[in-house]
Amino acid sequence: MSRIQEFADRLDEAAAKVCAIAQIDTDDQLSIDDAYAIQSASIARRIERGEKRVGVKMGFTSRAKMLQMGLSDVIWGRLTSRMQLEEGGTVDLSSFIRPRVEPEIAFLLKRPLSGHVTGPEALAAVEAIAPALEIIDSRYQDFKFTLPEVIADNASSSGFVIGPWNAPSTDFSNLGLAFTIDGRLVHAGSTAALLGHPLRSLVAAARLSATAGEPLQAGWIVMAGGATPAEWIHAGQHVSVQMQHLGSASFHVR
Ligand code: OOG
Ligand code: MG
Repeated sequence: MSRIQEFADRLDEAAAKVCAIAQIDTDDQLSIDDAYAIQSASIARRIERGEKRVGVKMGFTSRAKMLQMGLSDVIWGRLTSRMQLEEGGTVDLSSFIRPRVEPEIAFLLKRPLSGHVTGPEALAAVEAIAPALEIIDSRYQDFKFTLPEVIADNASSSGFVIGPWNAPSTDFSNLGLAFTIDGRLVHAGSTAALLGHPLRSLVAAARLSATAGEPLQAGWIVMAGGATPAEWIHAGQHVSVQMQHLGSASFHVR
């Protein structure tokens, strides 16, 4: 078995069994291309088990996230049907190793979007936008990883909750957002934190997905990346993001 497949299997099993593994690239051998090949092979195992591909998530698109994790390259991961959790529902901690949550904005596409596109071209492919929360969960012990390692681990994707879909006619370049836990404001932010305009994250998603031979599809969701630092979640909490003009997304933790 190739090293790529071996690491993919290890990461997939860690996610499926909810059991952290040691870092895989302690001798710094993995290239970025290797890392995406591992991600692709590990997601292929989920698809074989019946999960459906539903979109893309972007990572490290805000300074807040780059600083928090100490990495500064924009990365992406694959979203599957099993990761989408009910808005307003209850998230069970037993499905995660040690999860964190962060506020994001999500795009729903009405058309495929591929390769080098402009902001207006990307916007024209958007059916709707929504406030969202992403649950990230590293499969590595202590949430510690290098850039290739986090890419291999599907950019820590583990769950997402989407609030109400809104027409993209609202100017969403700089919408205020309040990230609250148990009604307490933990971070205030803005959608402008995402590369200066969240549409830039969608433009990057279109380019990176096409490069991987999996261009963005109509009906797919694109998560634009955390706009503030992420927070650990604990049983009993109520987590919410309220976004100016767009509404809110929330869940309870059990
Ligand atoms: C990596 C994933 C980054 C984001 O929104 O920036 C990410 C991580 O922080 O574990 O999801
Ligand atoms: Mg994220």
